[in-house]
Amino acid sequence: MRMVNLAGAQLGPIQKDESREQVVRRMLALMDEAKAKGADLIVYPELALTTFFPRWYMEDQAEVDRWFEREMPNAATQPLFERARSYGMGMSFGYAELTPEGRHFNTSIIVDRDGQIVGKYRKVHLPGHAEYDTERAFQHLEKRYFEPGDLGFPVWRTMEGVFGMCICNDRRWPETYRVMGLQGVEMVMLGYNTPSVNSQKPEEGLEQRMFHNRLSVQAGAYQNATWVIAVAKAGVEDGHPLFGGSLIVDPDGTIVAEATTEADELIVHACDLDATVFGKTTIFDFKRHRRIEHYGLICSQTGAVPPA
Ligand code: CDV
Repeated sequence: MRMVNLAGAQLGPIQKDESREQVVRRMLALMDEAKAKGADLIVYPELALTTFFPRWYMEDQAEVDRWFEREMPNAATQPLFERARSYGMGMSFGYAELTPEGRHFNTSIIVDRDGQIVGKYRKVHLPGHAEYDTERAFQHLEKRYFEPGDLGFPVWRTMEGVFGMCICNDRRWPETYRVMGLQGVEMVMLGYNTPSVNSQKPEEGLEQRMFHNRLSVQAGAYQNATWVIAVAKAGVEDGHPLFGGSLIVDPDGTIVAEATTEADELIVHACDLDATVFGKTTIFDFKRHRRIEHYGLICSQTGAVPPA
């Protein structure tokens, strides 16, 4: 058995005027609770340090850039790195990254139990739009503020396993999990900020939206025989509700832990990475069963092209 005592640290809402330091204090409280519960790896949401700012339309680049981190760790996040290291706990969290070259990404990192950043992922599937949309009840401007990730879907051998990351909308795409599955991933860590209301389909109920969340994560786990942890930022941010439902899914596709609130909440589960072996050597033994001669379209076109 290769055990990872996994904690998902769901964050409740972060208002626009909350500072990084205030948020980090909440993250530290969840880390303390995780330690008390025996966790050795903690996962926080997408854009964990601030409100979900892409809902706000901004034209002034300086105003945009104040939501971004120019280095990691930095003064505000250093306490997270220090405490995780003192606890011998790995961690992963998302933040808005501004590179020295002036590029903007929606990023997450994996930090090992010695406090070293061992991996970085930049969100590939950016939802939403780039210009103000008068038709929407609220905006989702990720395509305005971020470039699509340029690092692909790498995995890392660390903490006695094979770990990968993706971010929010990526979880809805089977390609995300399969590219990591083809590198033998054993645990996928992801964070999300998902509005409780679909701005383009307001009649869609919350239950349906949460069903799609579970469906995507469970399918990705089962079809690639990997653990998946998905962690929400939840609750009402400046009048805009985000759903919770953070969950841990085993390599059989079964939910083993799920959050019940829309507040700061910890979910924990003892995950055996060797539980991935059965799926990877039977029904999803890729080497024996995949038929790549039939999959060319997946990498040669984006949009669907029905027959004439
Ligand atoms: N942050 C996200 O990527 N949110 C999307 C919403 C916009 C649908 C998601 O897939 O949850």
